[in-house]
Amino acid sequence: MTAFQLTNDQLALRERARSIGEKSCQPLVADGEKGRVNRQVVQMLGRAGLLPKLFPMTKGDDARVAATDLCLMREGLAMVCPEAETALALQGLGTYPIVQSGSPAMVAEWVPRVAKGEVVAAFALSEPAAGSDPGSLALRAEKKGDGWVLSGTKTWISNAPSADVYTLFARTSDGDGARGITAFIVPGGTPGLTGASIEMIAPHPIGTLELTDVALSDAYRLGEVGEGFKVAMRTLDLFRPSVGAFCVGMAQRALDEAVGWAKERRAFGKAIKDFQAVSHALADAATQVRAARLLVYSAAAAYDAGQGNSKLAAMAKLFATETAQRVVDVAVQVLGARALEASHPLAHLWLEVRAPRIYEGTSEIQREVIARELFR
Ligand code: COS
Repeated sequence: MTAFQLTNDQLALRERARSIGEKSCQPLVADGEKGRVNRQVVQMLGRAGLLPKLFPMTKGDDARVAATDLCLMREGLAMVCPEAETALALQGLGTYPIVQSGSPAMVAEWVPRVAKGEVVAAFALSEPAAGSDPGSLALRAEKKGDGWVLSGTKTWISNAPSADVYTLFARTSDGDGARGITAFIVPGGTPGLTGASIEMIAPHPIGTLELTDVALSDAYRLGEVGEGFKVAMRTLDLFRPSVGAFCVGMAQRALDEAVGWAKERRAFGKAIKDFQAVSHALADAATQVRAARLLVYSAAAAYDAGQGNSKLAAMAKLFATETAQRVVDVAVQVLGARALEASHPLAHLWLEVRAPRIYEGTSEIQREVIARELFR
């Protein structure tokens, strides 16, 4: 990829994801239970080759998750099937801490099965009193003999409580803030691990986790003691631009719907595209979508070239998520009441587009990351 243009191979991957989302995933989503993990979709993403593309099978420098491929797949799926998009992303988010910091045995045990869609992964960081400030998280892991005992609560964990494997962040020392956190692997079904689903405005598999004296051997520790916060932050540095790609896909779909309608719909004796109030609003929206896409793919390309950083990731997420909210709103305004009929794709996007401005770091946290870098 040059600074300004995706290659034909990259465009083909995005189109392949779009087509798999439309032809193979949409029917499975329609048949599935809303707001719950859809294992058929996850398996389809494995069989169709999208999840395997996401995961290197071995650990090491040449086994990085390719940020650009992640973004291409997320953008393509987002245009047609946000539920499948989210399922792909969550397999990545939940598993990347293992790819990044796990032992070779952990990688061999989990990553191939996640890549086939056989097991469902989740990333468990947030707590009722620690969302934007995960350095203050309270779920405890106490050293007991050779192992650990974990107790506490996680909430707003995507794929909880049904995931097969959680990468989970726990406090292993007091008074150290972000430096007192350690990452663990917690398999679903471990004694003492329970949870419940939370119903959101856009149906999404998400819930709480309750850990009551969950005993784990030291083999389930992910990375060094006290290094868990960095495991989480490195994961977010990879995934934040790709949240932007999800939003670019949704914004593009909304724009396409609005442009199509503006050509067709007539009012006051002419197509509504011939009113500048409509055409200029869509011209602005198209410009913003392009700007968001460029920021997203430049952050991803920098990551893949080993030149990525938290600021680029934050800028991409901030701009793309905020842009998508505006563009979906413009599209709804152009289509009018029909866009708010519950079965309309724009009504679906309207509900889906709100959460990315909050999860994986709110827009305010992204500004904080950018500002810290500016004034460092
Ligand atoms: N990569 C690697 N290490 C990082 C890092 C990154 N991107 N960001 C911070 N660190 C390291 C710091 O270098 C520091 O290390 P030392 O202890 O060796 O000095 C340590 O982590 C603590 O960093 P810092 O003091 O900057 O942490 P803060 O508590 O101030 O938090 C922000 C920084 C705000 C950026 C962080 O809390 C954040 O991203 N919050 C949002 C969390 C979020 O996305 N929540 C949603 C849940 S996931 S859906």
